[in-house]
Formats: sequence, structure tokens, C-alpha cells
Amino acid sequence: MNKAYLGLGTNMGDRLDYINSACEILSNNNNIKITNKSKLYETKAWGYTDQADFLNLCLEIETSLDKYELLKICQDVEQKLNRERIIRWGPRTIDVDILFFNDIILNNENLSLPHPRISERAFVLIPLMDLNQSLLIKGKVISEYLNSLTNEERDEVKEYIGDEKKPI
Ligand code: X6L
Ligand code: MG
Ligand code: MG
Repeated sequence: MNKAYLGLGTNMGDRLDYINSACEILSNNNNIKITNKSKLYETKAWGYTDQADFLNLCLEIETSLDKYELLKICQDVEQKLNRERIIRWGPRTIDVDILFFNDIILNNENLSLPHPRISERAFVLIPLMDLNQSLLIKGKVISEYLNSLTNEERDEVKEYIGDEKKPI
């Protein structure tokens, strides 16, 4: 069995619905078991900042799939939920990234593990810390990366509790 961490993000349409649908599609896969879910966060957009706020969460999964099979499944989820790539780093219905796969370190044109930009993004580090505070990137634990962000960066990530119409 392999253990992996996934990062999910959405900033279009019914964001909660996209997050829930992505989790459901993944958990309906017989080769994937979701073993833990982070809290859900509402986060300011990074990269291309002139776009709507995101919902982000991380999943811990067990899977018999290898890393490329899992990547294919993640891309299938994005396709099923009608992700369109118009602007690089732009709005998306759902983004499913493999953050860690066992302790594999790998860098090629299809896949980079651990995900190369985890270490500077509060919207990934904070939910990952809910799941496992001991994850290592380049010999440093993820809490050290989180500590090296500014308060402003951490403040752009807030626990999301839904609204009166759609509580979670
Ligand atoms: C300079 C240039 C500095 C580019 C940063 C950062 C690019 C993040 C892309 C960057 C740069 C990204 C999400 C997001 C995106 C998400 C939130 C990306 C890819 N995905 N913002 N921005 N959540 N809050 O899931 O991560 S686009
Ligand atoms: Mg992605
Ligand atoms: Mg991403």
C-alpha cells in the first residue's frame, strides 16, 4: 500500500459542491481509501491574484495505485468536474495535486514530488499540518516552512465554516 497526500482547490461556481464531488469521486475508486481529511480553508488567490478566493483542503489517502496511475485519476477528476484551462494559474472548478507520494523524490515533465511549491504556500502548508506535522521537504519539517511565512501570508488562509444557506 502507498500513502499519499493530495491538495484540492476550487474558486469557481459552487466551490463546496466541487470539493465534495471530488472527494466522492476519489473515495468511490476501489483503489483509493481516504484515511484523513484536513479542515476546509478559504484562501486568497496566489500566483494570479486578481481572481476569486479559493477553498482548499488536503487529503491523506492509501492507494494501491502507483504514482502515475494516481496522477491519471487526479486528472480524470478534474476532467469530470469540467476543469478548463484558459488562463495559466487562473480560475478553476477543481484542481487536484499530488503533494507527496510515500517519500518519493522525483522531478520530470509529468510529475514533481514533493510538489515543488508547497514550501512557500500557506494554502497548502496549513491544511497539510492538520494531517501530518512531520512531513519532510529537503530535510526540513513542514512546520519550519510555515513558520518562515509572514503573518500576512498565514492570515490569507482562514478556516471555512460555510454560510447559513450551506453549512458544512
Ligand atoms: C510568483 C509567481 C509568485 C507565481 C508566485 C504561486 C504561481 C502559486 C502559481 C507564483 C505562483 C501558484 C491556488 C491558488 C493557484 C490554490 C490559492 C499556484 C497555482 N492555485 N491560490 N493559486 N489556492 N489560494 O489552490 O498555486 S494557481
Ligand atoms: Mg494542479
Ligand atoms: Mg495547484
